[in-house]
Amino acid sequence: MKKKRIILHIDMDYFFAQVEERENPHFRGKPVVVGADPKEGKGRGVVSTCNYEARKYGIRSGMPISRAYKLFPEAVFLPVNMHFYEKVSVSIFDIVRKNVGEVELVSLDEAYADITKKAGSYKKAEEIGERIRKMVFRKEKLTCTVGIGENKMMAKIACEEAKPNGIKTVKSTESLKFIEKMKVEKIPGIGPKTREVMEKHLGKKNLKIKDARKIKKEKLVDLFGKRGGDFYNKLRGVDKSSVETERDVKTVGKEHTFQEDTRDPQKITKTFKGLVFSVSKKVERESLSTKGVVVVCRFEDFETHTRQTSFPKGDYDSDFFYKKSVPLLLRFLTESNKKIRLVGFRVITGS
Ligand code: DCP
Ligand code: CA
Ligand code: CA
Repeated sequence: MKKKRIILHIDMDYFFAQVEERENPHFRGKPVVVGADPKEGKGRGVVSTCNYEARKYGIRSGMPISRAYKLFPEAVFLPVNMHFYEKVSVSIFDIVRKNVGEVELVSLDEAYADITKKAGSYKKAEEIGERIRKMVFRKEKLTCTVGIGENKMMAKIACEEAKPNGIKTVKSTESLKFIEKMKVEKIPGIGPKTREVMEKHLGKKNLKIKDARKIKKEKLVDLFGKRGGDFYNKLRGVDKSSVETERDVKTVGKEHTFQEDTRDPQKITKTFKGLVFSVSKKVERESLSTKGVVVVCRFEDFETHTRQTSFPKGDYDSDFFYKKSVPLLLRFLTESNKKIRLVGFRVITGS
């Protein structure tokens, strides 16, 4: 039998806003909102994040900045200083790597590490987590939260429960019980639509994880296809996905920064097609097997997003890559009205 794993998840507290507080200590204690310019309520764009004081007024990430301004006009509104947060992020994860070795970076403020060998026990794992939290605070003057569990999902849920400035370990024997009273939407991949289908099937509203466990595995597969089997496991605290560190995942890619920020679909798709071609050539030259594509998009305000899709490992050509990736690119255009600064294309090679 495969040995039980111990996974650590770390997530910075109110990241962009906390960095701003650190740089401007006089903002401490005041509601701080980082995002688009509110222009006295007429501004377009959204809140990137805000500190916990601002959250007391109902302000949230992703909310239109005009709405945040209505909720609390006296808050400190700051622009997104992406280059700076990127630098801070590098320093933070250097500290984390010193303690646990390679990590899987999920975003600028979040990572997973498989510490099965390094820790050996949950007790030792929590000591490692505490040490990272102390070092990050001592060196970077920033707080973070750590979650520890038997897999990535449990570590992340533990972390969310311990937020902010906390640490929480959920032992493998506690997983089932730890999540049973939570909303089904805590499970990654289960959103409002999936919940509604489950609710209809069970004839019950406000589904908790415990309720959704009553649906038989066959029924879940019936309702949701392959994802159904995955939901069955996750509802029981089981997540087999492995921590994929930078060393495991090799990506080959290319980016292009436009001379001027643009929303012209023709210009963007033409440039993008060029990137796909050039990456495909390299993939062919090196006879690499691939199992996914990643599209990168950086907007005019430096907010950077990636979208990816995977497929069975194999040898593919540029037409295939383009067909798989262009819908992801177009979604960036339709889901935001910001101009685009940079586009990128990467393939994930099989390991
Ligand atoms: N972010 C963003 N737009 C969003 C969500 C997040 O630009 N819709 C950015 C700003 C955040 C950072 O990503 O600071 C990390 O996002 P998190 O979801 O981890 O949120 P925070 O770190 O801000 O807060 P929390 O303390 O809840 O983790
Ligand atoms: Ca965070
Ligand atoms: Ca995060």
